[in-house]
Amino acid sequence: MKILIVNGPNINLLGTREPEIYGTLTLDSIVEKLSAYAGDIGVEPEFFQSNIEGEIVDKIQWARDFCDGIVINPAAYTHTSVAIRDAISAVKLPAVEVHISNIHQREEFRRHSFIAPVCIGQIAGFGFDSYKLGLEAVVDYIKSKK
Ligand code: CA2
Repeated sequence: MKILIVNGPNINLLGTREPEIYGTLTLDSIVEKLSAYAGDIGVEPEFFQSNIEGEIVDKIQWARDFCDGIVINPAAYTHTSVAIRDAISAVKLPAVEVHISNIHQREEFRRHSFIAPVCIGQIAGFGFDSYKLGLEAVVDYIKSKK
């Protein structure tokens, strides 16, 4: 089983600022730890990070032919992007939205997600474990449909 794991804008800067919100997590550590976990559960991960909305749309479209599901932290695009929402909806792959921080506990504008309605679920507030739980959830969902 192959799962696309997408990280949106500024996730590449994690670990450099705002440790009170995002901890000491870096993009490299997310990739390293999630690769190990994916290996443990027999999943092949495809990692992708971009600061560019259209590149994220292109990668989601690519996944239609090459992946079984998607785990996505759309970062700030969560709160703005109809294009990413439409791409997830169009490819018809099960997707889980994940966030490092609890977006519902922060500024009002972060509470709304354009992406969540086209996902099977949303996981927020568990740091790195949000990715791990998101991967586990999408894999279980795919298995349950087979
Ligand atoms: O909690 C999350 O995972 C977020 O998706 C992170 C986004 C934020 O815009 C979402 O509302 C919630 C931000 C990603 C990285 O932002 C940084 C900000 C300062 C320094 C480094 C990274």
